[in-house]
Amino acid sequence: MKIEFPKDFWWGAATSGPQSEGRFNKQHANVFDHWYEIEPEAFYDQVGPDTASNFYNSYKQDIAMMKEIGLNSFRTSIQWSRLIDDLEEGTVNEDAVRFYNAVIDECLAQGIRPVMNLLHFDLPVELQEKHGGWESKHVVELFAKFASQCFHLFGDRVTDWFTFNEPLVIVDGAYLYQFHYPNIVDGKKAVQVAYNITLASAKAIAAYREINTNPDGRIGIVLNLTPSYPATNSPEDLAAAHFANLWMNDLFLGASTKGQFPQELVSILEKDGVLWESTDDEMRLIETNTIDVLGVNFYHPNRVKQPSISSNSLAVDWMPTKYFDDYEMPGRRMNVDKGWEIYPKALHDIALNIRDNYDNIPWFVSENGMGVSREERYLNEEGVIEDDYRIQFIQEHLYWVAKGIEEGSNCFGYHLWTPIDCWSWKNAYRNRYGFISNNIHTQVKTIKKSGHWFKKVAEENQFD
Ligand code: BGP
Repeated sequence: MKIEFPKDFWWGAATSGPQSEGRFNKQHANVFDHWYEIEPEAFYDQVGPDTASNFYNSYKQDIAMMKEIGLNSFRTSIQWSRLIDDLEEGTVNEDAVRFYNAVIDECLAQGIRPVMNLLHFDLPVELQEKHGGWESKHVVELFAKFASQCFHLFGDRVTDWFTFNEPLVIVDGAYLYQFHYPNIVDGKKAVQVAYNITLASAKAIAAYREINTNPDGRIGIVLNLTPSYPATNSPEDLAAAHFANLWMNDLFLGASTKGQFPQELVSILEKDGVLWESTDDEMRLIETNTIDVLGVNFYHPNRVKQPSISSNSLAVDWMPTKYFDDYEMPGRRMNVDKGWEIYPKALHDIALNIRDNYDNIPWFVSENGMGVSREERYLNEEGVIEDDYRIQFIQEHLYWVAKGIEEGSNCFGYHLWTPIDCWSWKNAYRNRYGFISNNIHTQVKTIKKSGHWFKKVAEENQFD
């Protein structure tokens, strides 16, 4: 059976500045750089982001390899901590301007669309320590200023901008479940941070509308969408899944596409005494600065059941898990290395949800991928990693994307996480995701079987 895609489909791959560039010539530490400095043992094998995949030095060769595997789109991010010298004043660093200009120009020269994200978890640590990071409206203002600088500097050539990557992961990681610095557990602050990031995104969009003169230019946000499925059809489990979807998906989807937070969620947060502080002016700004385009990161679904009494009583002040518990569905198909369920059909559910409930806004898969450890197990005699599991993973996800498109979904592209094996937050280099492997000791990069396969798919705009 042939699976076909629309003309001009984006065949891409995604990374981020902090995970690929390395800290070479960088001015400021971000929250992860800092965390690694003070607690290296929190990171797998004690490997930090200092070298990453050396993109700062090898961007030319890396982009050439991306071309070789057929990519027509490359999503990465501009590091605030690299671009801005004086965080309060917003003065730019000339070396960083040179670097990002060179990356953008190289992509364009190779016929690859540069898709730029502004914040990929990498808040400059000074803003966390001095102002409380995303708890602070001052940081919201500084972000809008940083965004404006980017639009002025690079907006003539970059047509596709994204404000934040996965805001929910910042909220979850830094304020609820302790996997992002500063590892606070505080439900009320978490809710305020969700709001402040929404406001920061809207302010950046407002700045874009003023600055942009490129008729093809558009701006959006990248959300990690994780459809939540109930363990059973009992009213309690259905209610648990309903709340999980409100919190994990509808919160940022509603705010960014409609300028409205879901009223039902607002009422629950209000009743629980944790609703954010906002002003009428801010709410108006959010309402009038919605996105043009949506990036969807999808890795795994969420299975939930009604909360147990113990998890209720564990909730120190307020936790979203007051309303649901994780459910380990027997027999579910797992990527055991990463510990995530593989359920490609969820992408179809996402496609129809966006079509039916979010005005069928144009969207693309901005990240999807399979992290596998010790991939050298799969090296063949020619030195190529035979990652057939990744080919199968991509095929199955693309199948459901294509089906969604056939049913009217407005999806225009697919990006694998990631083009070249890169550094990953706390997991460092444990799980590899790339089309291209990277020997972290020698920085020798080699195309995997999936990269060769993808080239053909991208060229033919279809696969069998
Ligand atoms: C996403 C992030 C990426 C990337 C990916 C893989 O949530 O946007 O930055 O890291 O997950 O996850 P991990 O690196 O934890 O294996």
